[in-house]
Amino acid sequence: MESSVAARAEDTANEPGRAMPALVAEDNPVFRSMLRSMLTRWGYEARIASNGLEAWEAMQTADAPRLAILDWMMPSMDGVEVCRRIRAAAREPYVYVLLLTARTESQDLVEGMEAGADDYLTKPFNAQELRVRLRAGRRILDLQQQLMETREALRVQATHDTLTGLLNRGRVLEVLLAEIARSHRELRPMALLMVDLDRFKHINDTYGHMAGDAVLQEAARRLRAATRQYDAPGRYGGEEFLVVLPGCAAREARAQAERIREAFAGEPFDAGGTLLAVTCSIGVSSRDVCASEDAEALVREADAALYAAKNQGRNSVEIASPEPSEESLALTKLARFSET
Ligand code: GH3
Ligand code: MG
Ligand code: MG
Ligand code: MG
Repeated sequence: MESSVAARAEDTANEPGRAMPALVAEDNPVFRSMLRSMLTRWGYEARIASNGLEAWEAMQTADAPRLAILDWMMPSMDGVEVCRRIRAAAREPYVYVLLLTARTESQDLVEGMEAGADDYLTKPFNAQELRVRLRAGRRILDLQQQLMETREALRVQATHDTLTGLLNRGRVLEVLLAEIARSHRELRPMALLMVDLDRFKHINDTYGHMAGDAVLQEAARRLRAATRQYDAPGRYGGEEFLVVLPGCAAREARAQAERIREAFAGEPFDAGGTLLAVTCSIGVSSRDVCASEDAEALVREADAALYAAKNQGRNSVEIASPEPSEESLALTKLARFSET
């Protein structure tokens, strides 16, 4: 059985190109070197610790192993304590812990498993048994990896717009609320841009919906390129985008909006081979300091400013005349006062 090709293929710990790291913590030098050579032979990258503290340190590195074989009895910190700490840190990805113990009393096993060990082996152990148990551990780690990837994909799906990859409407509004709360808390300014493509319906009608989609995608790329990393551009709907600008007062927000306007108007868009002149209009709203309930007002003001920009003849930026609440005005005074 062991010699069959299938069994070997499954048995090797090599992911394409890279051996799977496994921590071996063992104070007994004979067991240690035995474990090292077995793991290496089975295709793992053995990382060796000769006591509990070293083991714990090895688990703190950025590329810490996800598989740990911990001897129970070790100087400085025992394997159960290392295991407890690994579980308390609760970091992802999951670490699969196999305890090695010379103890045989069942109470000890309960303690080890309660500390969060996934499995244990009693010394002296049979090499093949360790081998298959590690393989079982790897299966669990693989499953966990898939779960994490699925969860991440779902998270991206739930928060991003599929066509453009920008934040979707729900998420960009959440970011807006979070940044308003931050502005309120830290007495800092913030701004909101509402960006709308000009005469986009005409593009759809003339060149087709696919060309329209390509223009939306290129618009998203330019929005991303023209904004700072901590600004949050999102698709508000159709051909409208919101950009949340944390820390930006009205003047900087206007400059930012101008940069975006130029990024659109400056170069034609490539819509599937056809070069199209595309422009956008932008409404800007801002607060020196936000009141806690400012979200709706900021959106409404940006929308009104956008409407004014369209009336200007499009391809233009308009700043909202702000209607800050009493609370926002009071906080702004407070912020100015604390600056002096
Ligand atoms: P204005 O300059 O006043 O903004 O004119 P407009 O034509 O850009 O605005 P209008 O609201 O009349 O048209 C928006 C169009 O956007 C209508 C709709 O079919 C199109 N649209 C909305 N979502 C999508 C999409 O996902 N893909 C494509 N291709 N078109 C879309
Ligand atoms: Mg020991
Ligand atoms: Mg439009
Ligand atoms: Mg529109």
